[in-house]
Amino acid sequence: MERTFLAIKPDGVQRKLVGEIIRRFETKGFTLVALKFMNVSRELAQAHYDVHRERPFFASLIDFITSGPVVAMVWEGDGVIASARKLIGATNPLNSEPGTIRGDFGVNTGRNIIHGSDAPETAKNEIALWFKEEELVNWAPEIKGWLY
Ligand code: RTP
Ligand code: MG
Repeated sequence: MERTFLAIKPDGVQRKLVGEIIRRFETKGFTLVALKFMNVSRELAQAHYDVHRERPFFASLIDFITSGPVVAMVWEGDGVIASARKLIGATNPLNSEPGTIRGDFGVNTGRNIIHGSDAPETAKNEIALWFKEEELVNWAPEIKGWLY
């Protein structure tokens, strides 16, 4: 079953959007595999956003993501990587559709509430970066077939 890594960024936590965001993935039908509330070290932040290391916004991105606690999660389900990106919405909240998390709650690219892995390879790498194998909980909801 496909898995993705999601993180509610410091702005999402400060704005008390944790419950609202988790509810959206639960009611969509995805299954929670791992969750932790944590401060992010600069080392972890830099590894996570390594692909953006040469970009002009890299330093402010690292400052922001380490500025307060985040909710790190792994979610599972058919097509969860692309579907989560759809539920999250476009990077710049001014371009994200109403109904998406960023479209409903954000106005600023640098404060866009939540991260979601963008492809199978990055999902695999990000899950391994943020979680130990034993922190991933293997379970299945009782009702199968129409909910994951
Ligand atoms: P994320 O990785 O955080 O889920 O966001 P994303 O895939 O939608 O966007 P990405 O291109 O990976 O960018 C990572 C984060 O860097 C900040 N950013 N600032 N032009 C800018 O000022 C700019 N572009 C990107 C955003 O906070 C974005 O979420
Ligand atoms: Mg990204």
